[in-house]
Amino acid sequence: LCALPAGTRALVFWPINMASGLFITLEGVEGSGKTTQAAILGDALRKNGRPVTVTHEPGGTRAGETIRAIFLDPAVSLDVASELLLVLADRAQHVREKLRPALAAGEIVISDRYSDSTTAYQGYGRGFDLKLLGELNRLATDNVTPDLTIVLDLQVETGLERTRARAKGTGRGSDRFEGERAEFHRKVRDGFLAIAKAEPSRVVVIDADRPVAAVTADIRRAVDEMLARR
Ligand code: Z5A
Repeated sequence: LCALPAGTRALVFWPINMASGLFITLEGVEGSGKTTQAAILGDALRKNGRPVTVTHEPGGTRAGETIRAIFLDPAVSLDVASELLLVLADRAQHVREKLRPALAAGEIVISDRYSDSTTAYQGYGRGFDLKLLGELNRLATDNVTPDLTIVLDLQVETGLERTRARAKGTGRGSDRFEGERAEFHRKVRDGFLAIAKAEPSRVVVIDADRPVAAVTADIRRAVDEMLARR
């Protein structure tokens, strides 16, 4: 840095999405409505004339979808460290191949799950050391951090009932996490609430145990407030 011309320092440390696009993440326990709300929010923002990318983790890239298949397959045995490193590999690719280019192009990027899911599931849920997990997460995200994170909060039993009802309708089998005990999902929920408490300026918690339209209205308010601040 010392060898760089005067004035370059500010550019080097300028976070990518502050200089260009907007990054919104949706987080929460299973069945909390993230996918439903990500699609609704994306459509609403597009109607306002903003370029929008709606994406998800794990997945979101070709490599990521391959990782996702292993990550979620209950027949594949995974150690906690392997589970963590797999989802971080997915994120590293997602950031570099999709998120960063879209943000650099000035888009609004909405991701259905991101780094807080790793803290909640592998940290609070599985018990992986939170400090080391934070460092590894930083490696994967490469400083691409959300401008706004919405945690859709509801009792884990309600979320699991929703996904079981959906599974019955579609014939879809349980994945690695759907097969976990309610106690695991409660730890994950507590994790999301702890993250929100620690970072109130980034994370907004919304009661997801209400009709879709009521949840949508609260998300829209949070997004509009964030846009007004910028
Ligand atoms: N995971 C991890 O461990 N670590 C990580 O770092 C990351 C992920 C990134 C991904 O599974 C799993 O990976 C996830 C955590 C782990 N597993 N768990 N648990 P996924 O992508 O397959 O699934 P998910 O992210 O958990 O999403 P989901 O089960 O599809 O739920 P959702 O997206 O939150 O909800 P939805 O799909 O919008 O809605 C679920 C059902 O409820 C559906 O039938 C809707 O029509 C219905 N719904 C939605 N909103 C409502 C309301 N308001 N009322 C009533 N019914 C509703």
